Amino acid sequence: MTPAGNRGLPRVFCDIFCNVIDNYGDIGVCWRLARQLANEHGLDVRLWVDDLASLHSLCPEADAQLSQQHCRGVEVRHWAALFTEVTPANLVIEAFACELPERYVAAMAAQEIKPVWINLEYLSAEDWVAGCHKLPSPHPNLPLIKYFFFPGFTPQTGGLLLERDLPTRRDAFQSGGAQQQAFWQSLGMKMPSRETLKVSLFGYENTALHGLFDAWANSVQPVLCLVPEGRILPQVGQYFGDDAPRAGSSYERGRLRVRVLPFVEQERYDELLWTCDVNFVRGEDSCVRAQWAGRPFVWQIYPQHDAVHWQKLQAFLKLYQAPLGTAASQAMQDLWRAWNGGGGAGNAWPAFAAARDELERHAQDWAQQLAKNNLALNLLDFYQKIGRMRAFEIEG
Ligand code: TRH
Repeated sequence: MTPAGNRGLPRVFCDIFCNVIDNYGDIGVCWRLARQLANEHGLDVRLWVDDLASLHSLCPEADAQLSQQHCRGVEVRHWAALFTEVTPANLVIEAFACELPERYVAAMAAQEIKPVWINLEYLSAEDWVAGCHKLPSPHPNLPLIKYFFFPGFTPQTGGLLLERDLPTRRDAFQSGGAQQQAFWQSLGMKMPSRETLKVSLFGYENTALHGLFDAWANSVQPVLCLVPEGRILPQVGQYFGDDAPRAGSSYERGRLRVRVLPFVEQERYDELLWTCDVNFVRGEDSCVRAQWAGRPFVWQIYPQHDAVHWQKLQAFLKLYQAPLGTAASQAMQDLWRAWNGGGGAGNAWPAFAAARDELERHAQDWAQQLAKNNLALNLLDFYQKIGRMRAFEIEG
């Protein structure tokens, strides 16, 4: 049987293992990849996740109580501490170096044709990534090889997750008044006036927030800021003297209007990014989605020990700002550094706002450029290459 869409591959079974550390990034990436491999490429995908509640936030129809279920073309399994014996898939994806169950690894080693075992790594724009992408890592005592697969921004890396129809859907949404109208209606809001600057704000706790709110409250242009529920919410409430901000809360000060939104499923979050003029995003997956939106964005990087995340931020900035003119580049770097540095975002805002047209043109070119390097396609090409090598070894 040849599943539709997977370019002539025989039936491919794929297991994706996801250990949720915190937040939504781990499951966000795994869920997106699982759906894409199943629905666009016809693979039989089983997603093993140890925290079903976080999947439920991204996909409300996933039942956090079920150990096994089917959702949007993907078989979802609860990855419990006691791992049941299963036949390993042909393609095994361990996300972000989560450790696979011992039983499962032993079963992989017992297969005549060993599965293609991938460690899908975190996204980084650092130079070393290209040199490590696809490197093999032999198991210390079993006849198994794991390969590192690095997403990234250059052709030498594994690229980024991008659904086949996303550019078309995004363009239709961004140029279609009716779709946008429906989006605002679904939020229970009127479509904002043309002169209003629409900003989405998804972030971690951030002491730079109040300064930025001050700048927006005092700006000439009216600002509508949409804040999805999450870790930054208490600081939003604090600014307006509300100690219990929640989805549906709205506030006003000067030219600034803030509305708290419920956390919505992944597809609807894209629409929020597409409709806004500027997007504040965090972590990994929302940052990539903001890039596909083709709008100026501000990235709050996931903070790590010993401030190693600054190197990651710097590496991305270096790559991203390269084609920009001096003023726009400086404005962008100043705001990003202030936003990640815990202060000064209000001072950095006016220059960023003034550079918005250039930043938007650049964001669109950037998205078009990046779309040429598709992670799912790269992963399947790699799978086929390794699979052919294995079959050849066995046939002698
Ligand atoms: O949630 P995050 O902070 O995840 C982080 C990072 O991935 C980080 O690299 C990782 O180490 C850490 O988790 C453990 O941010 P991220 O990556 O943007 O993931 C958020 C996901 O939530 C993303 O898939 C988009 C999705 N989302 C929705 O589906 N609905 C929403 O309303 C919002 C705001 C987000």
